[in-house]
Amino acid sequence: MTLTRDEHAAEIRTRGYTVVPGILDDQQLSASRAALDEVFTNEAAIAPERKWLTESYRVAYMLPQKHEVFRHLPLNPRLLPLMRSVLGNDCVIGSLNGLTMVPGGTTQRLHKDSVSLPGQVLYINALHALDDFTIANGCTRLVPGSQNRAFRSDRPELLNSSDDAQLAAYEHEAIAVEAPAGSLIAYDGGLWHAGSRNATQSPRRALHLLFCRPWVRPQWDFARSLSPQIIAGMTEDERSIFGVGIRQTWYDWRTDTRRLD
Ligand SMILES: O=C(O)CCC(=O)C(=O)O
Repeated sequence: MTLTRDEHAAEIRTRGYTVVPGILDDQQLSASRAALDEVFTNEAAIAPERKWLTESYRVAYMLPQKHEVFRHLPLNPRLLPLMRSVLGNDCVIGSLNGLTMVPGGTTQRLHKDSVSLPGQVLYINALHALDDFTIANGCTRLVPGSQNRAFRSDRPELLNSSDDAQLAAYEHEAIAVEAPAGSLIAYDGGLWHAGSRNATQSPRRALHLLFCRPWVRPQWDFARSLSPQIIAGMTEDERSIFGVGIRQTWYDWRTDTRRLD
């Protein structure tokens, strides 16, 4: 059954996640895979010492600095209107990382990516599956509807137990989200989720595009994280979605003037 954009948005607001098949077309999918593989290869030597390679996953940060493909992706017309309908037209990208669950690796602990505020979606992780997501290769698992739970206080029966016990209880509620390559798995940043054990010998690659409202803290300050050369080559729309143009008024103590630069 195909859902409308409004129905996908409603799923994010209520159960905390939605799945949209075909968010990437074939050309975008192969370009994204090739670009991420290139970054992983370039960073192979430094990944272990930076802890970008763990027993569970391999990650690459700040992808828009590292490949042109990733500067265009947030503007995908199949994606952006959905993000805007939940987070507002002025939403921005808070981070854009690539991740693969390591073949034969371990599972990842359930966690949240961000704080949450009951009744408000502040962050959405727009995970793009670059390979088929299956139980065997460690698809994302998540706890539907858990985005507004306050850890250790929402389940009175667990209040006196350890965090591990509470996480174990959450594990029982977690569902595995299987989806074909090219799908969007969009979840509230406050939803409990994790990558699972990849029991195959092949990578399970994903892009994590974290969108957020412009008035919450992004994970990265793109204006400082992208080089001046990259910023100069970006279109206005790209600069805007990465929040590069967002300025903060400041008070110049030297001249006692208001500044916006
Ligand atoms: O790629 C996934 O399945 C989720 C990974 C994740 O949650 C993370 O690395 O924070």
